[in-house]
Amino acid sequence: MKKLFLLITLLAGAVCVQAQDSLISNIGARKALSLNGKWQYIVDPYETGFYDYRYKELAENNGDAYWNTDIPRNKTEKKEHGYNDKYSLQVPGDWNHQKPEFLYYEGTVWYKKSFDFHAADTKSRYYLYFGAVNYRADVYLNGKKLGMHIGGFTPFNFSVPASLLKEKGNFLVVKVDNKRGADEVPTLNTDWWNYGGITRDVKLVEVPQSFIQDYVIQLKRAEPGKAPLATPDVSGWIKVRNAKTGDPISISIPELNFKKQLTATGELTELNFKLPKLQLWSPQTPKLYKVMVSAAGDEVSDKIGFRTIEAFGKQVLLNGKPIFMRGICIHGEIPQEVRRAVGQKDALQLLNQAKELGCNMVRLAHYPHDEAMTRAADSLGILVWSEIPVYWTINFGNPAVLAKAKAQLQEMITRDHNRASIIIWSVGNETPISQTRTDFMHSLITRAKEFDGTRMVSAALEVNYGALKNVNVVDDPLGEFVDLVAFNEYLGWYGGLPDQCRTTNWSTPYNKPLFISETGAEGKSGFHADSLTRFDEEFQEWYFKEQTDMLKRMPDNYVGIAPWVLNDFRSPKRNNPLYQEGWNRKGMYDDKGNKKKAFYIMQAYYKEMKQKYDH
Ligand code: GCB
Repeated sequence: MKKLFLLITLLAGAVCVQAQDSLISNIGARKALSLNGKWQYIVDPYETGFYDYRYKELAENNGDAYWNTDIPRNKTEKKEHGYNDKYSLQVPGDWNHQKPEFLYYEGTVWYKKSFDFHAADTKSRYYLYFGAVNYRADVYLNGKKLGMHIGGFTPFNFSVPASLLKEKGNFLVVKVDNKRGADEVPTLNTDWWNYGGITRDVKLVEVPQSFIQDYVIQLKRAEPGKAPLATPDVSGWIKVRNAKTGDPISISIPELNFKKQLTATGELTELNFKLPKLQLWSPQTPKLYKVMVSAAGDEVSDKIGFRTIEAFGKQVLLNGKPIFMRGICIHGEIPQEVRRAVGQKDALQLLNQAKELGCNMVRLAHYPHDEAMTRAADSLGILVWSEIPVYWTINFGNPAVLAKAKAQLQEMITRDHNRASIIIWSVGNETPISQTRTDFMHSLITRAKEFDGTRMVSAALEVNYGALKNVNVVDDPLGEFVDLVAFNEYLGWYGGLPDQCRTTNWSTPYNKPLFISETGAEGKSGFHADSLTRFDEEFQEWYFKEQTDMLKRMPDNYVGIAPWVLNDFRSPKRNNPLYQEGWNRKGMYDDKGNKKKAFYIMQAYYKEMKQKYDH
């Protein structure tokens, strides 16, 4: 992927931005040919379609390469690869759930799609867009390589020369490789299933020569601790590919009778203007406005909510008012069908489960979820923590790993920086303390703030257990750099029993809001015994009773909690043959969507918190 960045620093309390050269945001608003549906595939664990017998990458025009046609020119020609309907997979979708033989597969699969294409406008530009491919994608069209992308949960697009597109029988091939690697993000070890494949939408997008690539239209941060003004300020920018200084730009919000006209200052133009009085976005009033952006003859429409968010002293302020986050962690998985979640229906299923628990917030663990998820959170009024998969023991000393993490951070932020629901960018989870780690994470935090100065940045930290008598302290040096001090704790599940909660207190030396980003215990749905029996529902219920009692003694900077986890989820690390069988059983709901006893404990706690905080 191209690594050409434009560094723009915008002024006066506004947004500092590094705009990515190539990613097009708000892709749903674009004219596109969907390439979803049935794709043919070849499983290639030895990567025979990519390397020759000396393990050197095949030349682009080599007929043995799997990106080249599989049709012999005549009967004497030998072809050892071929795409056939007998072997087909649905896109979007992970391969693991589609065929029994793919359940544990990690390696290369070649995907092929043929399509016809009629150019409506000969002056258009084209991009092939992928919502996500796990993990590495090498993309070829009609035998030509368009590019390579690394990172399993973020979107990317490659420019397609119009001259490459044919009216009939375009031959699109994607080599997908989900092998885990020590120097990858995530690394070898995770507590979730490594679903492979083209897991999100694929489309051929058509835009004019000069087009709106990306924009940020967000409320400017108010004065620290203050609500936005009655006529709030917008700050942001718009990036118009091939724009010339002086080209007209306009932003309009029909419902507010608002139209702002500006002129481009080149490809990148700063936006600073006042909006009329409006309804601010919040979980109680998730108001979204239709926003029309036009520039250089191109136009896109978006739905944007306007709000401010900040960590202020010991509190988190939404639109200037303190909030309490009633959260839940969610994996991007539909357990009923044992597959990756994709699209709006799945997003609504997961978010409505969270709503039933009484949540106003979700932590999307441990990687960026489908765009449908953050869009649905915008409409439902659910606050979002969005995270990159810098998980556990990444190879922090390797600059190439840092570059991969930064690329994913940038893609996550670029895709979603207009989503009102997202209030926290998280740069990782449970990373082990060392100077090298802290430098790595600090550099991600700095980068996140450069990309987006309007949201909080955090990471799920670990705890210094027993640092003081009966007090566990969150004193990870990263606490200095995050806006929200968030920590994961499993008191009574990993080590000891839940009654430890009765004598445990929590603190942090940082004068910042404190958030519990995980806590949980396993409980196998339908397994009933007494509360001392591990893996039964009663143990999990007891765990949450003790935890919620303990929460009454949290320090005054406690601003919320996101227990681990909404649903039971697949994990190859969970091998108890009676209770787990490849599932992490810490869900509030089981893998069929049934509520466990612990669900009702958290639900009651959230009811109480909702009344207490009156939101
Ligand atoms: C954690 C991790 C999460 C695991 C969970 C567990 O601390 O952040 O990814 O799945 O604990 O169940 O152990």
